[in-house]
Amino acid sequence: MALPGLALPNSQIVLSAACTGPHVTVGRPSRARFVYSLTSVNRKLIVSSSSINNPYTTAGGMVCTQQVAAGEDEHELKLLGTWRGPFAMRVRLALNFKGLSYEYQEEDLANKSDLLLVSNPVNKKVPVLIHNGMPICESLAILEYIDEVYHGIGPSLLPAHPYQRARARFWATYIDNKLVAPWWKMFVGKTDKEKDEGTKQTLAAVDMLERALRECSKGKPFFGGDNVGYVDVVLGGMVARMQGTEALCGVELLHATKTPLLLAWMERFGEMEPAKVVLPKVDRLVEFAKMKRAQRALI
Ligand SMILES: N[C@@H](CCC(=O)N[C@@H](CS)C(=O)NCC(=O)O)C(=O)O
Repeated sequence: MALPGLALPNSQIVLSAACTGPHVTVGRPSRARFVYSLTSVNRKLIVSSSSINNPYTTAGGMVCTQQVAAGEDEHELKLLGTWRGPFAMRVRLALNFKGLSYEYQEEDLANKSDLLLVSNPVNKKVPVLIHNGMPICESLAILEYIDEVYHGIGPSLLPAHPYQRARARFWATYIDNKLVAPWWKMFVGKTDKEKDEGTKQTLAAVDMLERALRECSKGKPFFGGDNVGYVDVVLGGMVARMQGTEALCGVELLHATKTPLLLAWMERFGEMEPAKVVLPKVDRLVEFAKMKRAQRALI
């Protein structure tokens, strides 16, 4: 099929098409006809479908976007991140647990790459996942994108039931607001008061997450049950920080009697191969974090 200015010789989905403004109706030999919207991003053709029966849409019929471009690998994934950040780490964990290959680009946040600035012009933060040229920002949005686009490839991150999905999203947001943010305050708070507040909030979050794990796992090894799921990878991004907390902040975060489930979860998670290969070594993280904190204190 030829579209104005674009040829799609290797397309899997296009057999015949009739262009009508921004839409194109596409037929497959063995499937019904679908209506796709066409957009061009970075001079590449994006085909979006809203058909419920389409293999590129989720069971609920939500729109997902697949890119089809001439001669290109349809699963080209590139991740911009840092080795130590919990947000990029959760994306790497998700990609690894789903068994997806990707190119990783380490960013220097003091000297951000043009690719990062162009891909995330609003926040200029990592992680950014670039899927066939399409940038996706915000780690939780990226996780959901991966889960939707690669539905059926590797284990699902989010549970199938809408109620369980909503709960998983709730705990993911909780981790961001009540654990990741206060942990940072505990670590680099400007005053002792600020550090103490951060410590109290972090410890309260850990207690709450112990309860959440008990409820969500129902005696199974992970928040996701038998398998690592959305909440597991979100919290997984914090594993190295949690393990380094005592050395960095003088606070015992997880405790064999107070938070036995979380402690066991952390050890179990850290020993799994998809996690092991990306989680930073605690000593390296501690050394780096101490050095950064010392530099901040001098500014
Ligand atoms: N809410 C964002 C947070 C991302 C974030 O804070 N990234 C940090 C690194 S851990 C960053 O890129 N900081 C650079 C900056 O603030 O300039 C997400 O979940 O992706």
